[in-house]
Amino acid sequence: MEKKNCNPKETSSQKASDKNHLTLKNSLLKAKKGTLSDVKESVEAGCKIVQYREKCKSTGEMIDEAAEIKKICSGRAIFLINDRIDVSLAVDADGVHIGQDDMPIETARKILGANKIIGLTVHNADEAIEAEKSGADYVGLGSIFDTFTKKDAGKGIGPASIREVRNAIKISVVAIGGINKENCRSVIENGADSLVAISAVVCSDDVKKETREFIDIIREIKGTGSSK
Ligand code: TZP
Ligand code: MG
Repeated sequence: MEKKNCNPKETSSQKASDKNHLTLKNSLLKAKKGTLSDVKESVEAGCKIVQYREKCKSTGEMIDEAAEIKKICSGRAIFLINDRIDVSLAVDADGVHIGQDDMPIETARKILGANKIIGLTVHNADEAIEAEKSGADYVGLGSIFDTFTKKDAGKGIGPASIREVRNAIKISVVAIGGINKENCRSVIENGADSLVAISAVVCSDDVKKETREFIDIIREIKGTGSSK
């Protein structure tokens, strides 16, 4: 099947820089055993939230894959869909994660209802305060460190920014971007309720072990015991 062009309006210079980015990203971001295996291993290791983030597949393919992931998460992990409220509705996921330029939170809430989880990406305390006022259930704050996984993530805002956001709002703060086992201490110590680690987990040789090790570090810092 022909590869779908995710952005038909892109210019040729955008295409060239996207190609460089993708080449670099693909060399770094390789899910070694595939998405479903990675989700299964992470959830078995104790991961409590899974977000389906897919930018290129057709809606039908996304729904099929999301339905499989939902089965793996069922009763064990919260399952959120990135960007796509329609896909979230189609598979009856637990909610969505949306960005600053997506549908307003209030509109997403009208569509999804009070019981679904809605998270919003924020980059600073002002956006976090707005997100909370609009009815977001949590904020995804990032990018904390530099990352190759998201092309437009910008420079890392640093772990100290987590403290500012944590102090400004009551809803959960989920830190994202360039987080690995070496720097995740600073993320939790600065007040993140939880963290996202994409490349650190899916590019590892053993997704289950890597997830467990993250969880153990987080629990040790929060004083909530080990995953074993
Ligand atoms: N939003 C901000 S950074 C990022 C997203 C989706 C990617 C994080 O990926 P990684 O591999 O954990 O740096
Ligand atoms: Mg988005």
